[in-house]
Amino acid sequence: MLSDTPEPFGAVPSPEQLVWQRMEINMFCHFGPNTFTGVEWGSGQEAGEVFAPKALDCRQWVDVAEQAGMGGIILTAKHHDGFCLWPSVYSSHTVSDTFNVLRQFVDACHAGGMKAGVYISPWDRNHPTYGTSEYNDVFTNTLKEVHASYGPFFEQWFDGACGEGPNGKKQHYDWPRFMRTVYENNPQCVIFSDIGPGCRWVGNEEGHTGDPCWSTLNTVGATPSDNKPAPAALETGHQGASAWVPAEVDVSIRPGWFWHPNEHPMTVDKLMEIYYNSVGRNGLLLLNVPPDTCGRIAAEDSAVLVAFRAERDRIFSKDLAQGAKIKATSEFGSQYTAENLLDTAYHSYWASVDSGATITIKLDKKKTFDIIVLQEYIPLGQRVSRFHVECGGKRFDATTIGYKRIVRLSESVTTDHITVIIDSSLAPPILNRISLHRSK
Ligand code: FUL
Repeated sequence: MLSDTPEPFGAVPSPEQLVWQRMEINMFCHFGPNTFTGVEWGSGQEAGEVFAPKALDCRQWVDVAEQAGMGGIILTAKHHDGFCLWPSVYSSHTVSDTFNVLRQFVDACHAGGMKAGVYISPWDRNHPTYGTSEYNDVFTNTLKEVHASYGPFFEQWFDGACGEGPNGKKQHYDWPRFMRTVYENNPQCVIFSDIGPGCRWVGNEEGHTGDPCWSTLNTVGATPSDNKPAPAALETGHQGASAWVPAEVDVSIRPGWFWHPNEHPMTVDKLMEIYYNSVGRNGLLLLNVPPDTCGRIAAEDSAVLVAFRAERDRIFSKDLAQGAKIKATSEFGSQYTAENLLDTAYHSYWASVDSGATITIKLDKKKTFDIIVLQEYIPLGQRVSRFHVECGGKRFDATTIGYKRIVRLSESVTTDHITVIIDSSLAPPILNRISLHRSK
């Protein structure tokens, strides 16, 4: 006997993970002594005075992120050199009391309606206790200090790097305690690490998820840094695994993570490629845009971000499937018909009773398109493992859908008839959106 509403299948996102996934693109800001010394990994021995932004303007970062269509910014409040961008009582390697960058950042985000996130590196090449159990106390206190005094943060970023400290020793991180401390001070925070629990590293820094890409991951017995799944497994996730740990694709707009005078941002075409391979393949894109020595995002970076936004708007603001007639071979009931796939209400979805199903779209007239976007209704789990699209006498195969799948056709098609065939699915498929677009 069927219940009145479709049941969830397997692991599902928490409300915070769903909000996070729907943000789609966020900004990463690597900023600290390295911005001034030209290196990517500071030694921790730099004089604090090297960090001297000439005209710090966190509101400008927020404006740029806003114009680029991003909803959140994550700041490296402490990178591996240990330098704290706030006057921490747990370190002597910090900004001065009167120059609190983290405070300015959080205030600018609040004023601009932007969500603030924080990167606090466990690896610390400056702290004298690093490499001893005492450092786990120091780091726990540091987390408490940041989250209690500057939060709430939408995301805590835990970098997996674990190298030597000033005394040549490596640290055994107390990950359960670190995670607990964040949640105690900020229960809504999505925690990034190699294995989550909020979201996972995607296994590369090149700007793509795997194919397939599951938001589920087998984390049993795994720990961040030294005992994580292989990068290839982080790229694809694990089909049907018991934890919901979606992929976050962190990549820099420039060759380095930090701003360097002789480096430049990538092109809009490259950013679009990254967008298709991250957001378009069930990932969240965390795009690093590093502030310069003034403490501002460089004009060339903001120009390319504005153009990136304009290109996405050009392609995706017009949905050619609007006005179409749509049918599916299997429907859960009158509330969950295929027509729900064409509206933009997130929580209105089509649910099938059968594991395989075919959706037929009849457009109001012949149209030319080269992009099909599909979304599974992930609050009820990720289900589809293989599907294909038939249109204009051609067939296009793909694997997972997840939160969003952007299928780019190898050539434009002109037709008024499209079928989407779900070939295999872990449970009856549930999708909330299908749309058609023209990029060329
Ligand atoms: C890596 C770090 O070592 C890099 O410096 C950078 O912060 C990147 C996002 O993560 O693991």
